[in-house]
Amino acid sequence: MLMSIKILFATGNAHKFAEASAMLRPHGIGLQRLDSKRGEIRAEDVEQVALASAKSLFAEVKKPLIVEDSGLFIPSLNDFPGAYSAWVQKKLGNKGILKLMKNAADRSAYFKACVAYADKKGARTFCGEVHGSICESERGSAGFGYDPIFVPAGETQTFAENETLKNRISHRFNAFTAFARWYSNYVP
Ligand code: ITT
Repeated sequence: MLMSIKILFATGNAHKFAEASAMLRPHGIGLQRLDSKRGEIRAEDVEQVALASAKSLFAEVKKPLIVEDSGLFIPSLNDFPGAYSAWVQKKLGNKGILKLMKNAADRSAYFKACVAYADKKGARTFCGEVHGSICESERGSAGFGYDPIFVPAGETQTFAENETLKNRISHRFNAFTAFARWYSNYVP
């Protein structure tokens, strides 16, 4: 497919970039990576973080761009690690989360991703979620981050054991698909 549109995607995470690119390709939207470590604001809401980052980065770059902020939310841990997921993954890792969940009766969890798109006309967000649970031990080697401990609802495999399934139902798929649907009728 001829991809005439190229939008910058500012992310330091190569996995996010690869997943999002594959998700937008069928819509004829191409992404170009801007490997900039953007100054993220500190907030508990991934939508707010994505929106603020996209706006401040657009003021600098002045080209249409996307920022995506995401996280894993565990209700029995008061939605921890949420918007701090990247930091917690680095500090505690999946083993640390499994330890915190040791005696939890409620193992439900969900991923949320918010895509913020900014251009000269302004900025808007598109969010997606996927619900499931935290399993008892790490399983699988595909994907990244919390994939080895997350099992989507109605399934038995973790996201790290079934990448195809992940990319069909993930929070990122839902957010980028909502963006693509809107963008296909948008006149920049
Ligand atoms: P950028 O901010 O540079 O885009 P990042 O990895 O720091 O990259 P976030 O601040 O949005 O991104 O943090 C999201 C974290 O949430 C990510 O690092 C993972 O730990 C976790 N996460 C998000 N999506 C995930 C997914 O699909 N699978 C597993 N973990 C995910």
